[in-house]
Amino acid sequence: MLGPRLDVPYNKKRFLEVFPVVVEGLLDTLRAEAMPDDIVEWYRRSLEYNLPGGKLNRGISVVDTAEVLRGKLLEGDEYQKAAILGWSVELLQACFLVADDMMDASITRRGQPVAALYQLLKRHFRKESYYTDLLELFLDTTHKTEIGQLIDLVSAPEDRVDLSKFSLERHRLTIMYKTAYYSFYLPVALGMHFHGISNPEQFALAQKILIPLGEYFQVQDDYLDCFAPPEKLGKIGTDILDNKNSWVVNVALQHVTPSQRKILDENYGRKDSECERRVKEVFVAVGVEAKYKAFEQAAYEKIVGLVETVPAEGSELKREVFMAFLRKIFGRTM
Ligand code: DMA
Ligand code: MG
Ligand code: MG
Ligand code: MG
Repeated sequence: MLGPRLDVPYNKKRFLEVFPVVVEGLLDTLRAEAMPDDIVEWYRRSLEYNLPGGKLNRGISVVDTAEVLRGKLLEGDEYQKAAILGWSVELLQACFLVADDMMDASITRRGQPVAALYQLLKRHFRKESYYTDLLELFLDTTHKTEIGQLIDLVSAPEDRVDLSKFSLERHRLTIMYKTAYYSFYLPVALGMHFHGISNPEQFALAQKILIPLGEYFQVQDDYLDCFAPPEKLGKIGTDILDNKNSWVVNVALQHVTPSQRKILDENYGRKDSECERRVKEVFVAVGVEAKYKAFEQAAYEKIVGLVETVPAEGSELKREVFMAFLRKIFGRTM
């Protein structure tokens, strides 16, 4: 069923076609406040520069969720409205990324801040019965993400490297808050509201699956930060230089010899590319890549197991909502 929905370029193309509606709506809000033309123009350029450049997985997943739940492709105004909800996640994402790159002293990325999403929601959803649910969801999710970023930063002091403070438990807490809620639970929960689901048990069930899925995604992000070619990844990794409690360093710490441990103690978290190179050498020597492959396989199986807790028939939620998301990220290299 739903053949064309899985065609990613098609999904991305029609999602991008709604972008001008988003922009025009937001510019109208400014014009209605009699903003000078150069300000309106700046705002347009900022939206056009910051929003359409990424993978758009989060935004498109709102539409995917609504379509799977509906059991057919959305069309016309209905499609547009679901896509606008998707674009509001992309607005939030753009905003997080700009702040994140400052926190992490990253060199490249597509961004400057945009926080227009509440205007967008007001414009297109104010009359819906679930409008306050949407607002609450965005506010709670933003709070969770900021708390996650706080844990991430506090765990990575710039002036004091102490690898004994790292742990996979702390890592799990960090990534659940900084990534899983906003990247995975939020898009699906939005699609569920859009479809008219209101039973809290259904949202709890979705969360039970999507948080582990989001954790899996952030482990991939940590791994790729260290090992993916920057041209492909679209960003230059900073985790080693930044003294981050990343999945990679935690796994390496479990397998190092005393002399390798010494190399990590002396080189991790230093703002120096030679130190970074020595750290990566140890990561390779302890076989992080094989551990990562095994992790990916185990995560996949665990998530499929969780998806199977959704009844195959007769439930408001559908397994395909989660499988569609899982397929998008399994084995990703960018
Ligand atoms: C991402 O963490 C979390 C948020 C809230 C953007 P990160 O710093 O590992 O992301 P990236 O690798 O994309 O900079
Ligand atoms: Mg970060
Ligand atoms: Mg970062
Ligand atoms: Mg990262």
